[in-house]
Amino acid sequence: MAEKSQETSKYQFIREEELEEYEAYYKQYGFGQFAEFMANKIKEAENVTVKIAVTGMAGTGKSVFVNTFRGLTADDRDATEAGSIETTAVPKEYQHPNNKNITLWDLPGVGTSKFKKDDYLEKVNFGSYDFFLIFTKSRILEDDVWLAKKAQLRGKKYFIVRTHIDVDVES
Ligand SMILES: Nc1nc2c(ncn2[C@@H]2O[C@H](COP(=O)(O)OP(=O)(O)OP(=O)(O)O)[C@@H](O)[C@H]2O)c(=O)[nH]1
Ligand SMILES: [Mg+2]
Repeated sequence: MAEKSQETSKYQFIREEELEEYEAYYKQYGFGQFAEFMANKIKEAENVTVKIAVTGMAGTGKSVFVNTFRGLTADDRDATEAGSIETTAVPKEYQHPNNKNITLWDLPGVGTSKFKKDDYLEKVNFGSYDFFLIFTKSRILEDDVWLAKKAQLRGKKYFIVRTHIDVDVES
């Protein structure tokens, strides 16, 4: 049964278990009460917070992405620092521009002398995020796979985001 709760239905974003709950409610109480029940569910969902970690190796463009996502450039007062040398030193939280419940966390890059794999997860509080964007440039390397596996181990989803495409195209 525990396994079943992780299963997603054909709708992807609703778990099988939830669908069964909705179906049972509808059958028991009919459409009128079901509509109210669903309206409450939607209200609850509006208060759910989502923490998105922007992670990956150093210099892959994590901070630039966070700024761009927020409609800022590195020169803006409110922007996160980005640059050609190791830049982000502590995880920093930024609110999604259109949804206060979604926060992007600009993390330091993994695999540098300051952020070795040994204690990276602990230092960036890896277990506290709900979803991961793993930034990579040019090639998917060992550390990218390592991060993806660590997310997976915690039952979290991730996207791998490839940057510096312009450089590759130019080359
Ligand atoms: N050409 C090119 N440059 C990029 C791209 N994305 C980021 N950069 C540049 O790459 C450098 C590093 O970008 P950052 O956003 O600071 O990288 P980071 O991953 O946050 O780096 P750390 O915080 O040190 O881990 C900067 O000089 C950016 O301008 C891209 O898609 N193409
Ligand atoms: Mg950075």
